Amino acid sequence: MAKMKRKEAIETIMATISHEDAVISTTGLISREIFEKFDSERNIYVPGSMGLASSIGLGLAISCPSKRVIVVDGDSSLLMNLGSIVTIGNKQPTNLLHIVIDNGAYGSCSEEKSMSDSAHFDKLALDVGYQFVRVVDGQEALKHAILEFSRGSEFILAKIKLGGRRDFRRPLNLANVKNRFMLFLRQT
Ligand SMILES: Cc1ncc(C[n+]2csc(CCOP(=O)(O)OP(=O)(O)O)c2C)c(N)n1
Ligand SMILES: [Mg+2]
Repeated sequence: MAKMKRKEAIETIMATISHEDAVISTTGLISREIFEKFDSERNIYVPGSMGLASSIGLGLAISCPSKRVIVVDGDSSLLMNLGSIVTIGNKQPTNLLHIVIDNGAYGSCSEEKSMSDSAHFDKLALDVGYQFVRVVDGQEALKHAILEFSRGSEFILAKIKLGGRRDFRRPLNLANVKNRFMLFLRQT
């Protein structure tokens, strides 16, 4: 079966997680698509610091143990900060779901090939200590994997097709995004 599109992966993630979950999304089109279609005070976009969404998510998960933290990462972003999964696997927060949207490329740039096909993120995640790992390429499987998330440090490798819409607005008012996120954390 054909792999899902980025649009479908993002729609499935945002429709399946709870409204109380915090969402930290990576640099480029992933954050821009979430911002344009699913902007909310529970979201933090990481537009300028490629690779750091999972590190920020880990810090948040540790400091807010009652809040579920969903990291929406990209394959090249994860490759750029691969050590982050070792730290997550070591710390094993009980409330972190790390989803990697893998299109095998720097999709937000000129679609240069990444090295995700030889990185075996799923095996790495298991080896370093994530307690639950799934690989999916369709919306139903992605939805089920998200619904299986209960407690732990969990990893979903969501394989998607390269391509998709590119003309999304950029999240620019990041101070406002941060302030409303802090309020969201205090109120939920
Ligand atoms: C530190 C840093 N380096 C480079 C960039 C430029 N940049 C933005 S998005 C991106 C590619 C991200 O690729 P991936 O994580 O696979 O997500 P995709 O674009 O494929 O959805 C790059 C290189 C950046 N924002 N920050
Ligand atoms: Mg990519």
